[in-house]
Amino acid sequence: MICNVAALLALLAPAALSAWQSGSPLRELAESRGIRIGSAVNPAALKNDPAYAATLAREFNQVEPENAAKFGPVHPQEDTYNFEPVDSLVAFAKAHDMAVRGHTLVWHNQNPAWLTRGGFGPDRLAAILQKHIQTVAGRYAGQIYAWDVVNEAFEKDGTLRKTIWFDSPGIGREGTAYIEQAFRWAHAADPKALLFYNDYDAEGINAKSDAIYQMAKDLVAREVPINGIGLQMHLTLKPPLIADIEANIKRLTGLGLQVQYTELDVRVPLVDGAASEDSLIAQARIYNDVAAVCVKFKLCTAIQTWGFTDKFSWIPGAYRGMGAALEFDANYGAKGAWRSVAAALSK
Ligand code: 9MR
Repeated sequence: MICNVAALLALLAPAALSAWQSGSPLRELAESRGIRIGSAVNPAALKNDPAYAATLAREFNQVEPENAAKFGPVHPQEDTYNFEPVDSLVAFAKAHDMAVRGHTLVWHNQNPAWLTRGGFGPDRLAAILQKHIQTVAGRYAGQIYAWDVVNEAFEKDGTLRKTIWFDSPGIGREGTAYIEQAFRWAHAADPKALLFYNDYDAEGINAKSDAIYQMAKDLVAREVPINGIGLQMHLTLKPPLIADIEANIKRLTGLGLQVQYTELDVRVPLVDGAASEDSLIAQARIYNDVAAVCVKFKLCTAIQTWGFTDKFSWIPGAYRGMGAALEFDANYGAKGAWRSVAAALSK
């Protein structure tokens, strides 16, 4: 542990050092920079684990339901909505002066069986989606300040992913027009909400991020109501080149759009269930590098992680032998990753 701290000290400039040594919560540092620092939230942990709720409230000024606002969880039957988990998160956020991001209105995953097995044709699907967006975004107007309207619509090669909403059978719009339609419906449901397109593996410069940029440019040029691009940032110890992340944020913000990191985590290999000291140091450096890039841009307006404690993270369930991806360990101790984000926010 001492070794770990010493290695991290070597990474940090003196000004940054004094900020995190003072132990200021991330949200204080973020507030003084005018940026949001967020986390995805697991409502069960929020209810049942007091240390989870206390750490979340102390450190973050933004929350996002990890699963509860997705189509399946929030709209399990055609005529039934389950708003309670999102409502309770909105109430928690209000009590602790936090902003709420919404995730997500249009996605190919976590859709309910009544929808995916309903055999609906394009016209019916369009009506279902419009009503869903109107009902969910409309309900939280004034409470959820930003929505991931469409999530993960592109493939790695930059083509559109085949989904129920696009072409299988789709809502009856060609190409990215289905995405545009969703943004228009979301804007009608809540004209004040900031509307984002959100995706993964599109942080640097590659075929997917090029396609997203081209779509964003076209939507902005035609005054479609889009306000930003979410970069998920599910990273490993081999992240994209920081210069490429910076170039991508530069071109996106150059369109006048906001950029937000929406799902940041940095997974590391576990040996006998634990991360090595070296991997946690490498992880801390990556957290510092990516956070520092965001704070360079006025229009990079949020740094949000996908959870905050290694006690609850999607990583071990999705990637065997990987984990320890977040800023706090499973006992809510701040890791090097936390000090790194604090340092980047303090510069
Ligand atoms: O973290 C979420 C996990 O609990 C769900 O089982 C999973 C289902 O696909 O979705 C996870 O969240 C995803 C997010 O909604 C979109 N980007 C990728 C995230 C990790 O898979």
